[in-house]
Amino acid sequence: MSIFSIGVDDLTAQKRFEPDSRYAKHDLDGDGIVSDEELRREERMIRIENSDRMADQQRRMVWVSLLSVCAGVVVVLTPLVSEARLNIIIPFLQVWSITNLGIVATFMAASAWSKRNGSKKEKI
Ligand SMILES: [Ca+2]
Repeated sequence: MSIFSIGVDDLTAQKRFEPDSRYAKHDLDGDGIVSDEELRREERMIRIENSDRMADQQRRMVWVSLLSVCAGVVVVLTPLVSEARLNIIIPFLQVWSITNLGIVATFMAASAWSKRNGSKKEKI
């Protein structure tokens, strides 16, 4: 065995990506090798993006809850609802308001709790 062929087997045994592989984008420094560190960094970025999207979604849901309660109260106060139907609508609106404001309160409590826990982790 020639000394020039030593290590060639290791080089040729290295895995490569097909030209349009979706994993090729994980090679962040462009050296042609996707290292474990690059994969970890990509995984962390994906987790951060997902949690950001989830927070946006929760914020939207809370806004819809809050605005639907306000809209419900405003609609009941307008002449659109006759006095005869108020006896039916008001109990429904009470339950609607309590459940939706419960969603808002839960969201605010959860964000305050997570903010407090997040700031504790940063100090460590
Ligand atoms: Ca790389």
